[in-house]
Amino acid sequence: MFGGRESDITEQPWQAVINVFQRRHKQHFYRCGGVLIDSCWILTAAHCFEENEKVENLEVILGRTFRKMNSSSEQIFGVEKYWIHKKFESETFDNDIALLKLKTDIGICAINSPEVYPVCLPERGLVLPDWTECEISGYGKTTEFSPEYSERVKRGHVRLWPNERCVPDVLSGRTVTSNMLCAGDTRGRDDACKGDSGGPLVCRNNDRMTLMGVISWGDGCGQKDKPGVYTRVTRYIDWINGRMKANPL
Ligand code: 4AZ
Repeated sequence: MFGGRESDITEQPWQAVINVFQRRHKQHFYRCGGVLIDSCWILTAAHCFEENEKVENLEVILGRTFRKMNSSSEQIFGVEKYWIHKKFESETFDNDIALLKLKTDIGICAINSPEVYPVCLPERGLVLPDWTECEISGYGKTTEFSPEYSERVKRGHVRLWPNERCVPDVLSGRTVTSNMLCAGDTRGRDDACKGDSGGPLVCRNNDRMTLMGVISWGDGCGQKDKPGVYTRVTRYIDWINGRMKANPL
């Protein structure tokens, strides 16, 4: 994350780390953020996965403030199955959303704690006012060209941009679709950056922290008057619930 501040996982207990095992190096490497939406379900970005990504190589870690440091609060899972949205477009990042089902022997996966807790999904029709203040979080890079991802989870504040201003003009001409939403810091300080992808944009709604966006893309990080672009979660409520209901526990 560009800007923001170092945080504690209890401030965003739905934040997940998604790692991928690399056979060549015999170890896991950090790939993306993710969001816990139910005991056994993680939402993330479709572009986090390579073609033919093997499910056996995926690892999800919940409850860690420090990305690579073991913690007594962590919960680590393998992935049973994952779904990349069939209409994901790798050119434009339209429909940049994926669902992961965590592996379990006992029917429940993540156990709620101060460090591990699912975020609420919005209702299908929820539209929040322009410039609503929301939060983003992740272990992504501090600047676009940092060599390393952040060691510690960070949290930042961004506001929801009006749709009329979420257009190619402000994003170096790149396509923006109605499945995306823009959010940025009006002070020009906080923004998602490389490696934050797949992580949450959450906004308070009726006193619940509600997942409005999945971190997706942007033109660099923290550039003046350029918003970050997020997958618009309200467009995928039926897609998410359909998959969860068809694949119980
Ligand atoms: C990325 O590459 C990325 N400033 C994610 C978000 C933003 C930029 C880049 C938004 O994952």
